[in-house]
Amino acid sequence: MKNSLTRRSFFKKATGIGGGLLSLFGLLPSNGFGQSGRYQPPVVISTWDHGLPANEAAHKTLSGGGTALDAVEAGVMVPEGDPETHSVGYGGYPDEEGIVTLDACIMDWQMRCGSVAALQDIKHPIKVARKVMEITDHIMLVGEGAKTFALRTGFQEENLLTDEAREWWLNWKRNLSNHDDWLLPEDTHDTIGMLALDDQGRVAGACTTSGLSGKIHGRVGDSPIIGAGLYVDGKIGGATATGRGEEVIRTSGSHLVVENMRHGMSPQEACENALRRIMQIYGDGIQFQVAYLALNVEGEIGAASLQSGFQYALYGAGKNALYEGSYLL
Ligand code: SD4
Repeated sequence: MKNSLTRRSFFKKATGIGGGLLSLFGLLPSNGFGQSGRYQPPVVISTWDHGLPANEAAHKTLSGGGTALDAVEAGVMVPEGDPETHSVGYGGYPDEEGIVTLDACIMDWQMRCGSVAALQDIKHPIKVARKVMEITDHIMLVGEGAKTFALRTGFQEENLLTDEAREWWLNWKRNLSNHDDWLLPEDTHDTIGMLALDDQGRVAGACTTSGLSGKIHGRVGDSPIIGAGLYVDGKIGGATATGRGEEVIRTSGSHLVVENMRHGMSPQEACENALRRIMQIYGDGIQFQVAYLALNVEGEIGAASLQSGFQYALYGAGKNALYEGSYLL
């Protein structure tokens, strides 16, 4: 399978440490390669540094009596609404045509799920995904149909392309050459995936993104696909993914992580095993990032990525802090 950098620059958030604690005050002993932490509920875990304010919102919802489902929705709405976050919601970098298209899904402990893909002009796709889950007997709506559904159910149409994101797009277009191909759009792997376990032992998850910047118009990644970007089983736990969505879809990543836990792996082992599935496809020389987070119903967490630099935010034991997951390459 072709895996070379032939088009746009590879973006990698190296932090220079080998997996572990990023905050001096954090509690997580996840300095990589098989260790995991276990926390009394409520627990909230989410991808990347924008997970910190997102976790705060989720935890506040739980403290106010909200369920794990309410918490993950409220949590991921924070980066969705933040124009400074260029990989999720409003302010997200656009596709090749300069259009912001959003993917999101949500799932709870009762196997209820909802999803939207390639949604335009609606700021909070996660709320639309929850609506799909709650008021229809469908799971996934896409494109124009998803937007029509959103407008009919009370969402407002809004321009999601900020001046900053447009500037990025113009600059990116300027730098494309005739020799570029379609293999690798810019790898801006900052989707937010969030998992929460409430104090009644209920687990839920949400995943939302503007996808790979500069993607072909119409491209859908893993994030809105139940079983790929997110999966939850109320008896086992949940998993969510970030990074190159094509590889997550190819391996049914989040479902694989949850099934691994069902068969006895710890969340950490389950994440690492799912990443190895990708490594088996490519052999040496992987130049993209994929990362998984997992949380089981016991409050144990796992976090692992292919490359270094994967950060996640954990709200556990009363603290919200940023960590780096273990990495395999
Ligand atoms: C996708 N997984 O659309 C997303 C991209 C991303 O962090 O940024 N993930 O493939």
